[in-house]
Amino acid sequence: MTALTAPRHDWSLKEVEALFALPLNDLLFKAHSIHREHFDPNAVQVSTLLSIKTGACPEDCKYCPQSGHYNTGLAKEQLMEVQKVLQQAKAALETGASRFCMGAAWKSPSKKDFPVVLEIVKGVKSLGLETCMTLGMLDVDQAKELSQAGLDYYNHNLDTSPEYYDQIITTRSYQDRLDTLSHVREAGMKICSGGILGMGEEETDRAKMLIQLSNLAPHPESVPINMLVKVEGTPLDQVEDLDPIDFIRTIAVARILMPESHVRLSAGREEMSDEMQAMTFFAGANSIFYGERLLTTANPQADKDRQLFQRLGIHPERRDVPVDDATHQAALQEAITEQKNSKLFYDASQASSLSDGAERERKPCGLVV
Ligand code: SAM
Ligand code: DTB
Ligand code: SF4
Repeated sequence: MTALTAPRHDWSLKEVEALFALPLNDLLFKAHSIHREHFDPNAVQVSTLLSIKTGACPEDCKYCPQSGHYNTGLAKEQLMEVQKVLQQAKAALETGASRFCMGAAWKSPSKKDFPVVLEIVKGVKSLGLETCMTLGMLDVDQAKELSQAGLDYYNHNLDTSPEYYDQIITTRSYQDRLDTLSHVREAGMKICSGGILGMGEEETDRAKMLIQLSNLAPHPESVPINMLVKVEGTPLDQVEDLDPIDFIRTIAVARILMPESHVRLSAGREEMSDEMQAMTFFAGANSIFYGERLLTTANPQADKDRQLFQRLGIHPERRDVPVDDATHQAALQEAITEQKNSKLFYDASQASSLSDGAERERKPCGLVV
């Protein structure tokens, strides 16, 4: 048996630029071969995303509809109540999501809100879902408390290269981000960290960002690669479209650099054709956000994703939690019953805060096979 491609933490810029420069077929072949060594090539991990605190963020990230520095017409919402979050988590459970990711538009969690956040983590965890949060910067103590409450993953993106970073964000530094990631590791949680493509950066910035991520030892378990969702009112609203082939190349290079990580095809799928998504799965993407909303912007209709999975012969990756776990089964049953009994299960106020104005019925729609 041949040895598995081992993770490395010493990629040079020259090596990574050479990967980007390969003919596409050679790059895809290399990435897909590595992908098959480590993963079932037809399994895709499925996460569901919920914004638990929306808008009015003090940071100035130029891509973000939730920054208080720009007028995007987004309806602001305070931190959700624990029970409301748990309702949504149960709905996610029924659709077959294995991980429930919660995002808050904060610079960092406040003393007042933090106990509520910990309650949310405990509640979601007790349903048998993997838990993930993205709340901005964390100090060591906050990271430890989250970990003790049962948080599995913390999402904090590097977003771009250190060199391009200042063009995008001025209110927190690259080093702040690296510090948060190191606190997350120290607390024993898994890291979810990636970036955004299509913000006007050069290919070399994409290479440098991937090198930064692959310098983390161990590699982030989850690497979300977002394609910029252009939101009116943000400074990046008019930036030039990214060539889809460049997006696919970046996914392939991420797969080669971080062979054991889940690479998530993250924001931007609404703008991608089925064929483009199929190519990203071949290139090594093996995780998506499922459900018709990301945090504040639209994601593909659940039905559309179900059809895509069927057409491609892809199945959702199994949950890590034991399927015969009594609490999990009870929560699942309860979620199914609630869903059947209530058309209003999804909070209508949330649907109306979609920043693209799309008001969709958020019906449960399982990927469970
Ligand atoms: N406030 C927290 C933070 O930034 O750490 C958590 C929420 S923030 C919205 C999570 C990530 O979403 C950002 O780091 C960024 O990578 C991504 N994101 C935000 N707006 C986006 C957009 N318009 N297009 C693509 N990705 C976006
Ligand atoms: C990540 O890298 N992408 C997700 C998740 N982590 C939290 C967020 C995407 C947000 C896209 C814009 C929005 O919906 O507000
Ligand atoms: Fe705030 Fe996060 Fe948006 Fe930046 S990306 S403005 S920190 S919500």
